[in-house]
Amino acid sequence: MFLESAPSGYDQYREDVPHGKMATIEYESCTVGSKRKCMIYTPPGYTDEAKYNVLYLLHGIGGDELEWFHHAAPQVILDNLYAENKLAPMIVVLPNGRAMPNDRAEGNLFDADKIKAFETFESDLVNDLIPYVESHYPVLTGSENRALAGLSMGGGQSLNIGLKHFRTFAWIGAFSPAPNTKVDELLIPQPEETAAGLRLLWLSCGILDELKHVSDRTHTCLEELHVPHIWHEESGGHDWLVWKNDLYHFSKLLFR
Ligand code: FER
Repeated sequence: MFLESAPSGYDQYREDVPHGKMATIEYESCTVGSKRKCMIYTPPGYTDEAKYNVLYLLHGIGGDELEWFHHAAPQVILDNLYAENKLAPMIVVLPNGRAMPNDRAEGNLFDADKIKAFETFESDLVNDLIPYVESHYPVLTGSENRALAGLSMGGGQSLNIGLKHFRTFAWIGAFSPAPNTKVDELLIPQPEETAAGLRLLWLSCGILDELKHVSDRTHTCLEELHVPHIWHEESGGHDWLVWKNDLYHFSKLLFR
């Protein structure tokens, strides 16, 4: 189904609504052997006395933990959705998905060791970051309380990691996934169990995106393996207008 555009103003800062907070934190990564930076959005009215769901939101090949914040101001989109009662309470964790000692987006971003680091992130996320978040924030810890989504390289990571760890994440979103996306049984080792465990598997891509063949191939693979999913084509290319629109629509579906 074609994904419509979010209503105008959805991404405009509003003075008249309550605002969440964006902060940078650091956690110890045994996987990488260093302290790693991560951004965390806590919603308007955030309190230690409540329990929150968590969305882990991943960046693309050209970015780091600040990429969503710099290009999409997700806190504005989410604040506006909260103000309209369209969002379940959630913390959004914006990690750095390039799990290596120098995780800055510099030099040749396609170097083999940098691409490999996007794979290594699986262990950093599951073994280091999630335990950190769950021991430092008041969060719910069932698979139905964890979502994993991302754009491009982060979309591929969300599919690769999420579909393998379906007992950890019940909500998965891939926005314009990149060629790091695995295929067939490497992508979905246990299709029946995965289908039973998932609450939402979202795949979307702009029709002008040169990487759309990855989404097309993934959609076909999911169909063949009978894994239920939402597949959206939308206007636009490999760009932030598309990913902001995806965040708007995807986040509303979470934790319902
Ligand atoms: C590729 C083309 C694009 C690739 C990755 C990308 C791993 C990632 C793009 C992005 O994250 O925006 O061949 O291979």
